[in-house]
Amino acid sequence: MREVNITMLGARYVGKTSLLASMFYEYEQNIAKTRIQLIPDQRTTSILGSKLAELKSLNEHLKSGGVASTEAAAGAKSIRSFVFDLGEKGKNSSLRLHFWDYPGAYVIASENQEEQEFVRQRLTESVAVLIAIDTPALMEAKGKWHYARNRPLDIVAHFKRVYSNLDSPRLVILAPIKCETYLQNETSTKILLERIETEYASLFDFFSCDSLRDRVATVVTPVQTIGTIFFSYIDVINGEPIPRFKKPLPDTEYSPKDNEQPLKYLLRFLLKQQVENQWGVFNFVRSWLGLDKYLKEAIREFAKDCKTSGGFQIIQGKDWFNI
Ligand SMILES: Nc1nc2c(ncn2[C@@H]2O[C@H](COP(=O)(O)OP(=O)(O)OP(=O)(O)O)[C@@H](O)[C@H]2O)c(=O)[nH]1
Ligand SMILES: [Mg+2]
Repeated sequence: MREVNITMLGARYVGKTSLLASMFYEYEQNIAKTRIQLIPDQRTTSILGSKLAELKSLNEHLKSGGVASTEAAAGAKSIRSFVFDLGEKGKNSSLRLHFWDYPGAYVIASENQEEQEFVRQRLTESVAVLIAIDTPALMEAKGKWHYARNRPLDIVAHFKRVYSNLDSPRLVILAPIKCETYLQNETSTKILLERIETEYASLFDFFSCDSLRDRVATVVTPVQTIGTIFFSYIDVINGEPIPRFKKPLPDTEYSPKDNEQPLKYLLRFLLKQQVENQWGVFNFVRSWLGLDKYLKEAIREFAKDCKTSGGFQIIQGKDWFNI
């Protein structure tokens, strides 16, 4: 089976694994409306299932003082890959989506050469990169915690090392998470997007240079991994910012929103490449989609409603989504 690699990027504890878990939870919820299926392997189901349980319990057991985020259990060295097989419903799968999920400590600020090289390899091979952003750190206290928490400079440095002489198009998705608070109205949504544009300006500048402009598509997709709990304040314990959350309506059920959007953007991007005939190292995807007309149509249908408002924005490369 053909395989597409996707790398999760983001500092320690920003919510990469939660993002993956809720992305597939929401996809499953909507599956009845689609003609495609995504089948996780057993390990993926088990690990992401536990993560989902953790997110749901955050919704249910939020104490009045707010939730203290607990340290992620993953050890710094435990790289995990999550595998989903994609195909037409009720038929054999045709494409494997392989998400590489690193503990943030491994990707960011590691001084170990071997670790850095491993991440470099994954980034080189990945058709898409999902950057998880801890939104309270970006937005609160005039962004005081943003650099320490989200490590944007390390992220730019990773891309600069890998994105030179690209011979195939790439998709970079910035996904602000824990962002419920900032999507409540048009003004706050606009401020969120402006903060991203300001704080990731050097990344966007790099992607818009002459040699990358036509090869890199960049989008912002805010995902609400829980949907019901809202930022309250930042507690500082031993110099570490600990975001606290509140739940304004105690009985509301866990209701993640827009988590399937990154997946829609990804599939739309792959489909467009097939249409445009632009390939390079990902040449195999063309033959995959070329062969399977029905699946292609099913993907087109699934991916047709990529959001472009309410905090969603294509920063660069609109044409890559024009299917
Ligand atoms: N309040 C709130 N907490 C969240 C949300 N998403 C994730 N969390 C919590 O944030 C913490 C970190 O999430 P993870 O998904 O483990 O973060 P990670 O980036 O994978 O962390 P590492 O693997 O250690 O790099 C967990 O305690 C989650 O329960 C959210 O939308 N809202
Ligand atoms: Mg993780």
